[in-house]
Amino acid sequence: MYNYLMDEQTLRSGLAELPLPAIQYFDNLPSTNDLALAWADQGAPDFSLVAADSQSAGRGRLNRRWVTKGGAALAFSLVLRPSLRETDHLALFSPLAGLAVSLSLEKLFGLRPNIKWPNDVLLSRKKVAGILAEATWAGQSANAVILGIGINVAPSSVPPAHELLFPATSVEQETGHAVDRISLLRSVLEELLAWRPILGSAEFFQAWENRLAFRGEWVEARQSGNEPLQGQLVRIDRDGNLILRDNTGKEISITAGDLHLITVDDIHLRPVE
Ligand code: BT5
Repeated sequence: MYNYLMDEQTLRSGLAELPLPAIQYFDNLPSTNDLALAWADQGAPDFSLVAADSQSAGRGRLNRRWVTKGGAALAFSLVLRPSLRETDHLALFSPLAGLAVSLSLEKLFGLRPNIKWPNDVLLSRKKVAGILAEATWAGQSANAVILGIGINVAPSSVPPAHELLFPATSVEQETGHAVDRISLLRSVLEELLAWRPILGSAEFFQAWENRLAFRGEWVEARQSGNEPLQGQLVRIDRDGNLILRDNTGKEISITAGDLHLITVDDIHLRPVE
């Protein structure tokens, strides 16, 4: 499948109408999040954008690796300067990105994405986008949030299955046609700009919850250093925590971790207290 060109010129002209204060583009970077963190330290203004065609040391959560092959994917990071109101909702920036990617895939291609808590975007139950939000602190207050987004666009962006914790796909595999990366990037930025002012509102949670993957299914939440927790996926609460119902009917709240689908055979039965 033909993948549209991306270079500095096409990127800048494709994004010219958006209110971006500054853009840095690279054919290759270790990680757009690392560059954005350094740029934030040097005073990059709110909504500054770093984009790269490929990454040699792309990062996922918990220092896992994120693969970005040249000519095939989107990898970008925004420097956000949280307002006073937003500092109460820092944990919601990554779901905001998941929502923005989902809405773009819906509007541009009529796809039906789901958001795997907390923020992976899935198509046909496979991961198409990953998000990494990192904050830098000045004392007690967040000085900047770096919002990094990676989207698999062409089929060649999808790493081989043995490198993956969870099945993956690309936008083009799901649409069946070539996709212009810059139009997709522009749409994601537009959605971020549109939804950011209502971060944490009832409308925001509704939009997130409407797209929540695995609702009603049995999942296991794994968090390093802790016992995995199992339950039926119920909803998210107003702090962005995931609520599961365990086999005793009790609701449990999950703040962080990775979700895995489980089968009935995997369910550890706990005695009813
Ligand atoms: C994430 O981590 O999903 C966050 C990925 C964030 C990437 C963006 S790209 C722009 C910015 N710059 C960076 O350096 N990072 C951000 P996590 O949930 O921990 O998932 C990581 C796991 O996803 C890996 O351990 C692999 O199993 C899998 N993986 C790696 N590359 C993938 C890809 N291209 N597509 C699907 N899965 C992938």
